[in-house]
Amino acid sequence: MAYTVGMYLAERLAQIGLKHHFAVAGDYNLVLLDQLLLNKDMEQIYCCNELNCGFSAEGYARARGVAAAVVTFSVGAISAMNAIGGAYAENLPVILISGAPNSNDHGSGHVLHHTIGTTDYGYQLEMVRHLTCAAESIVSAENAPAKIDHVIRTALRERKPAYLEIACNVAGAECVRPGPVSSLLPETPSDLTSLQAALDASLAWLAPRDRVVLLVGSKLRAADAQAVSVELADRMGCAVTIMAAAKGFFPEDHPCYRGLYWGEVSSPGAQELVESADGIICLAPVFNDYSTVGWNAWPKGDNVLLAEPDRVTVAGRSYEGIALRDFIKGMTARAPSKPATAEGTTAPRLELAQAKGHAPLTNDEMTRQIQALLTKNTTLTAETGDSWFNATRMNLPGGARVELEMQWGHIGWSVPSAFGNAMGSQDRRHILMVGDGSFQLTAQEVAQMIRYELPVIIFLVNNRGYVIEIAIHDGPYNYIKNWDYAGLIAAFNAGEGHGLGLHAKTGDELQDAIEKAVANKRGPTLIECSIARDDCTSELVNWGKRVAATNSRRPAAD
Ligand code: TPU
Repeated sequence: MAYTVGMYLAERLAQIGLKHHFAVAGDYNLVLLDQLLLNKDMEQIYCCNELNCGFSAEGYARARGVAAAVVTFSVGAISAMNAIGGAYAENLPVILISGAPNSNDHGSGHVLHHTIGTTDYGYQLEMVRHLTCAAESIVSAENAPAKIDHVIRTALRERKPAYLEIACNVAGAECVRPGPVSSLLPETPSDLTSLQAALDASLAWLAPRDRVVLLVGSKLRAADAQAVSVELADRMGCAVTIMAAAKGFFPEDHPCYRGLYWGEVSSPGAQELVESADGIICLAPVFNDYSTVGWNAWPKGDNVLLAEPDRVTVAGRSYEGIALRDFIKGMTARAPSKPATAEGTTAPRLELAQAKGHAPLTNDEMTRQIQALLTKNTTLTAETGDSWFNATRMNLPGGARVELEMQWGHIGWSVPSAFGNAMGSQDRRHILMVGDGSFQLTAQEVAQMIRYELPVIIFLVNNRGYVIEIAIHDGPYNYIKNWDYAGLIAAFNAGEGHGLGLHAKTGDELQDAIEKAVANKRGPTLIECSIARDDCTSELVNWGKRVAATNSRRPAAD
């Protein structure tokens, strides 16, 4: 059988480890989808819409390191771009593949459907360039292999999304077969001169300091530096704190772990520890308005060593071209070895008292019960809103993972992302915490969890509104139409699925619902947890006040 452009792409995607790709059909991508289906190492997974398709792939990339989403031109791809922006912000290599006009129509002056009605079909490529690290349009089979390989290689190297569009008549055109994949998976070597200089400077900076803290940031996973950072902590024996978006990126059962640093909404003791340290080693942090609590918790100055994915800044100098892993390994080899945590504090533990079983359900009781479900095999996806604060205050067993989207912060992200993550790591228990407001954006993707029989346990927090926005700035726009969320599941099952929808208004009802959810292995269980609107974490309220103050700064005078 002749090999085609679509088959080339499919083989490359399978070679880089994809067992699935996500898709929504449209006439510009139908031939491409047929070609992808011919590859038996990969399954095609369908989504309800292209935004969800992009976020499903984003979640899959969280589980497996890379993912692909296939959509149709403009009406599909422009919706997917929002999720691609999210993948860029969150450092996830998602390859967006769009069907495109027939190669004969480019430059022909023809007006085509699904376009903005002009005759230049380059606008989609121009738009997506801003959201990807590589973007290519394929209008001939001859240069398809080079363009496909360039896009995949760049996405994997940069840990960012990339884009391919394939003219609908070229997807099935004859093409060569791919060779071995090794050239697409380059190890980026550090510049050794720069690395040695950075290590010398860092060790000199470290020598006089005796209250050093490691601060773990959210780019650590993309930098493939999680395991080596544990070895560094073992060696240095110093306290380790994490940033909120890096929840789960350092094992909380490690003897050096000292909790979450998030300015005044830190876990107990962590703010004092970090702010009184004489050395803060920041590993792959993202300091933005949210993570610094409105620019109030931003470690800076001579006491800070900033180790980013490709550069180190210490003692007034910046050293470029250094892979974070190599820097951390070098520090582990050369830093003085000390016993774990001489500073005498212990890791904070969230201990919530069990509420009376018949009492109305509270946020704390819900959090207590969800925390009790976590094991080393759990992936907990937590949506924007108080779910952020509930997830980040929980104690995690070693091995448990938390997924947050704190840089992009698109409400509704979590439902398709948890779907994609569950598809990509079916050996793990998947738990999703999502507020009612967020759920309303992407609710229909629960139907795909039913279709593919993924036993995701969804805690739908029904507090009748956008409580995080109420904390930041209140107004009539923060109050939403109530839905029968648990009741949706019967509609999605449509008599042929195993989804379960349950209500919990008390602690006892929640306990009972969780037992049913754990027993339901052939589909998702959505537990609608009703709590009072003003029942939220104090962290949300305090953080919200700070962010509101930052947002409402007056314009600077000329
Ligand atoms: O816990 P809670 O009640 O705050 O969660 P819920 O109900 O999911 O409310 C989230 C409210 C919210 C909004 C409306 N959080 N951020 N936003 C702003 C926003 C609007 N549109 C998108 C796509 N993303 C956003 N973050």
